[in-house]
Amino acid sequence: MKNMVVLISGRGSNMQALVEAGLPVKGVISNRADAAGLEYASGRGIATAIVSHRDYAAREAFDAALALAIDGFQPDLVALAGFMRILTAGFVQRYQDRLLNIHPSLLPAFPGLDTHARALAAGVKLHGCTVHFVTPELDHGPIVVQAAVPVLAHDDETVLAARVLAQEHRIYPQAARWFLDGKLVIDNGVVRVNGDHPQQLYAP
Ligand code: NHR
Ligand code: GAR
Repeated sequence: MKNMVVLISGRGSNMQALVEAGLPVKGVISNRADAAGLEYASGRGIATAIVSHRDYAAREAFDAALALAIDGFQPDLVALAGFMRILTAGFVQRYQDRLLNIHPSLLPAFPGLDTHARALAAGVKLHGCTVHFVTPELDHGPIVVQAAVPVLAHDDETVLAARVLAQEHRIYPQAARWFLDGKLVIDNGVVRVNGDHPQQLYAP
């Protein structure tokens, strides 16, 4: 049976969406002991682990400890879900082509943090979220699926973030399922899905 591990840092609503979609989440690992998502996972009988970045002086040492925790599960897929630590190139290479992230913007627009505030400040009329393979360059990996939402005249960060998050909860389970079903092909940095599956969604 294929299985996956999810890395979180906080609330864990994307992790919860993966679990509730029936995906085989065998472990949930957080870099923060106070991540609310850990309680949800243990309540569902899922193994949890905490690898605190504060216990390590260097990113390489943190990433090595994280890799040890992950490898205990022998996962086919590792999914970052609101995971807030930038990963070293060595870590990314170890999980190459089986490491996914959900990012709250329509990449390549707004890589990095504070995406909703930046989208509002830029005045974009479409915003959204992206599931991508993780590469050493932050938020630049091959794109699996994107969902677009409108940016409405009176939006603030909170309402816009919630509109995007609802779509994150749709596309991340879809992408993880495609991956575990062996349907994803990366061809020169471009991801295709075998079969007739749309890789975009517009949620007006
Ligand atoms: N690592 C690599 N190498 N490549 C990616 O594409 C990654 C990654 C690690 C995380 C998620 C990403 C996002 O979706 C992600 C993608 C954290 C930061 C960040 O600046 C930026 C982007 C993402 C995650 N983190 C700060 C750091 O110093 C800490 C911020 C904090 O703790 O609040 O690591 O947006
Ligand atoms: C989500 O919107 C996710 O896309 C974003 O943080 C939120 C986490 O929510 N991720 C990042 O910003 C990564 N830097 P969740 O913990 O409820 O899934």
